[in-house]
Amino acid sequence: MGIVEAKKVFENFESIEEDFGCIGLESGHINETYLIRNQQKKYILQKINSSIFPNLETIHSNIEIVAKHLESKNYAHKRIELLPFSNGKTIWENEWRIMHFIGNSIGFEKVNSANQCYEAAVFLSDFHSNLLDLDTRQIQNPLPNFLNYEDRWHQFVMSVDFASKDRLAEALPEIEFLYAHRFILDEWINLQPELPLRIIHGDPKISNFLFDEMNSSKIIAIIDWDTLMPGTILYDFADMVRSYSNLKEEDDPSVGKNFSQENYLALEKGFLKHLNECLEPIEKNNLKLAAKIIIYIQALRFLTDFLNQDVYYKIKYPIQNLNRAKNQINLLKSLLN
Ligand code: GN1
Ligand code: MG
Repeated sequence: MGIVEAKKVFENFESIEEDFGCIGLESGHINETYLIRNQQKKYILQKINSSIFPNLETIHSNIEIVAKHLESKNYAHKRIELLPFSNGKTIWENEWRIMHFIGNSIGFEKVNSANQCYEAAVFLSDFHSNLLDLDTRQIQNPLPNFLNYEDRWHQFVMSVDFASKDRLAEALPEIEFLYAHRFILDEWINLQPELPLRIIHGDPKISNFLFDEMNSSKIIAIIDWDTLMPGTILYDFADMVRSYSNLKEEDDPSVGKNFSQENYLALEKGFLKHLNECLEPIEKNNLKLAAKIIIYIQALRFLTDFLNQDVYYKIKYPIQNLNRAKNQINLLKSLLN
C-alpha cells in the first residue's frame, strides 16, 4: 500500500503534526483505505479505483443528497460526511477523498450470532424507511451495468471463452454449476421489470456495518455509500442474506455448515421491522428468490474475475477469487435444498 503517497495527499488536507500516523487497512476488495491520525483526530483516507469507479463526482453527489435527506429526517445514526481538501473540493486528483473515522467501532468479516443479524437488518430497514420518500431521480447510477444481469452473464461467458487452459480446468465444476443453474437468473430477469424502483445501498455486507466495540450486536453506522443507486430494495435484503447467513468467511471454500437458517429468519424479521407496511406484495413475496439470485450473481462475478486473471477484485493469494466463488456456491446450495 502507498503510505508515502497517502501522506503526500493528506498534506493537502491539513498540516502534518508530530502525532501523524498512517496505516493501510485491509478492508474492501476494490479501493485502498488508510486510517490516519493527525492533530489528535482520526480520519479515513481512500484512493478510489478509478477503473471501476470512473465518476467519483456522481458518487459524491449521491452521498451528499442521501446524507442531507437523512439529516432532514432526524436520522438517529452517523452519516457519511466527506471533508474538503485545501482546494475546497471533496475529491483530490480525481481519486482521493477523506472522511472522519467513526470512533469506538469495530467491523466483522463473519457473523457471530442471530442477534447480530437481527440488529443489522433492523438498522438497514430503518435506513431504507428514511429514504423511501427521496425521489429516485435525484440519485444517479454510478455503475450503469451493476444490476444488469444479462450483461453479467455475458461477461461470464466471455471469460470462459478466453480463459487460460489451467484456470478453466481448475474452475470446471463451478462453471458447470453456474451453467446448470442459469434458470435462477431467468426467473429473476422476468421479475425484475415489475419491481418498484427505490434507492438502494448496494453493498450491505457485514464488513460495511460498524458495530459498537463494547457490544457486538449494536450498530453504529452503515458505511460504504459508493453504490447508492436506484434499484430494487430486494438487492439490499439479498446481499445482506448473502453475507449474514454465511457462516464462513467470504473466501472459505469448505463444505459443511455454510448457511444458517436461524440467521436468515432473523434477517427477514429485522428487515421488515420498519418496512412491512411500506413494501409491495411483489417485494415481500420474493425475498428468498432475491437471496438466491444475488448469491448466484456474486458467485458468477468472482468466477468471472478468476477466469479473467483477477483484474477486478483485489486478491491476497492466487486462487482467492475461485475460493470466493466456491464459498458462494456452497451457500447457494444450502439455500436451494
Ligand atoms: C465489492 O469493494 P467492496 O468490498 O466494497 C463489490 C460488491 C460485492 C463485494 C463482495 C463496486 O465491494 O458489489 O458484493 O465486493 N463492489 C463493487 O464482497 O463491485
Ligand atoms: Mg462496496
